[in-house]
Amino acid sequence: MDSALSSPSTGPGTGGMYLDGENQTLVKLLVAGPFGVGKTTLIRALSETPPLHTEEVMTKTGAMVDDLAGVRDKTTTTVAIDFGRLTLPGDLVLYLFGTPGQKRFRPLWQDIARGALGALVLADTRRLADSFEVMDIVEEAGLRYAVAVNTFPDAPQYDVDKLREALDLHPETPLVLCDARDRDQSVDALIALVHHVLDNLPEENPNP
Ligand SMILES: Nc1nc2c(ncn2[C@@H]2O[C@H](COP(=O)(O)OP(=O)(O)OP(=O)(O)O)[C@@H](O)[C@H]2O)c(=O)[nH]1
Ligand SMILES: [Mg+2]
Repeated sequence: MDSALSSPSTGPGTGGMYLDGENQTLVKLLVAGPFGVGKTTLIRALSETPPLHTEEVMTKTGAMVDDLAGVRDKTTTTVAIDFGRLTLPGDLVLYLFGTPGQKRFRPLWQDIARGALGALVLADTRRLADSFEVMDIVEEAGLRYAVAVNTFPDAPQYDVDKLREALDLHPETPLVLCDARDRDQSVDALIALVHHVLDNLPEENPNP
């Protein structure tokens, strides 16, 4: 892995970095995944600006549509988007948009995906199949993606090969394990995605 991307230059509360607009490369990425998989947690863990959240307390009515299996202690859900920012060495500024996982938010995707270069799809080994639909939507949107398995302590653990097989991943698609609450692990997951995206950028037409 390119050492220039091995660690972020700033952390939360360190004052952050400000856009001078000159030398920075801005990259829009999505953090996607099913209900309660840890999207908000991951963006909160690594954003260098106070992350924007649109979190709402879940109601009994919502419990009829949001499947609480495996996420029993959850009391809030993201109703629109999460937003955070992370600057990597090399003046690469990542703009992170957490996208709602519930099927009923699918119509939002066209807008959220506009201008995005890739997506980090979160998965939970207790509910791997829930990530399939998200991977489908991401592929439909024409985005490259990496999968980050959020390692909840009470979830079964599998080795990476087994997980790749279960998720039916393309050999080039990165798969990483991370605890979404851990900043370093979450940053590493995003770096894997950034490498994948940058390594596969369409070649510029030399004779436009
Ligand atoms: N133990 C553990 N708990 C986690 C981890 N990641 C998230 N959680 C908890 O799991 C719950 C769900 O996390 P969220 O970040 O709200 O999930 P989300 O994907 O944003 O959920 P929605 O926006 O409702 O789709 C929260 O109570 C988190 O504290 C993890 O890695 N380990
Ligand atoms: Mg959320």
